[in-house]
Amino acid sequence: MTALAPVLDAPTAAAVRPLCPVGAAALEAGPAADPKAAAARAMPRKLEFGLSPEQLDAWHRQGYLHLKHVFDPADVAAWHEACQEAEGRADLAHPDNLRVQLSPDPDGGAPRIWKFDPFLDLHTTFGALGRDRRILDPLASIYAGREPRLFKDKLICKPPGGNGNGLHQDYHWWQGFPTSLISVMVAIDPADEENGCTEVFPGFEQGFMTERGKWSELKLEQIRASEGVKIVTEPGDLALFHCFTPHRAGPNKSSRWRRQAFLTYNDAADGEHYFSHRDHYWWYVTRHRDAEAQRRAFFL
Ligand SMILES: O=C(O)CCC(=O)C(=O)O
Repeated sequence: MTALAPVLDAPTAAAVRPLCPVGAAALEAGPAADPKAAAARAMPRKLEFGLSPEQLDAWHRQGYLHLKHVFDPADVAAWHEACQEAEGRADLAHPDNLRVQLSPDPDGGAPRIWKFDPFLDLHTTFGALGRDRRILDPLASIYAGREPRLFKDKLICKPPGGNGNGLHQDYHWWQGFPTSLISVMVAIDPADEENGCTEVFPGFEQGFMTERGKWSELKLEQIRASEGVKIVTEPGDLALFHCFTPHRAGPNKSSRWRRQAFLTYNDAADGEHYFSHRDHYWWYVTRHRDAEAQRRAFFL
């Protein structure tokens, strides 16, 4: 495979320029600050699984929502089957495969895949998940009736002993893309403090808190740390959080796996960015490789 070039250049002012006026306004103030603009763009329609006014209000106050028991046990069983199939794909589990990240097997076997990015194309069950109205309708409610457009899909299978994630805003990785990005976390396994659940912090109204073009974690002093909410989930729950919502996840100190899918969408009014994001991601994950290692990289 030939060397991968960045779609966005190394972070510069130009690289973080918002792609649309909606994003530009939100980048300064955060989406919660401009509900009138959202209302002006409203295109109401009937959404079978849309959010209630109370849920929408909570979204605008908090920058996250925990929706419980959205999917059925039968859905969860199908996800587990698909996960088992994907995790068992020895052909994918290669350090040069850009789709996956590997970690040592807690049971001493061959390295295991802990992250698939992307994953929806690996199984029809996963593909259907990305198009499920129980995910799309809550987002369409937030987008004032407009459709969400898939931006990124990843599956994190955090093994016992697996690392956590430091405190960050996702927009940190996505500078230059629309600021309407919202991630939907789909709980596949139970998640709690012991196995490293996701923790979110209100405060997305502050907008993007990192100096433009910089790549750094947030400091606790930058957020209202005491208001952190650990999202303890049952399989079939969803958690939505905005790309400005600070969040982190603890290490997995339990003997249980913690599988969660993260599906990220943008407002369709902001266009289509799935493949430009993927190119950017590939540049990001290979940027420290030497030329030889760049040539070895492949996508399967
Ligand atoms: O694994 C988690 O709970 C959080 C993952 C995360 O923060 C991220 O991928 O941006």
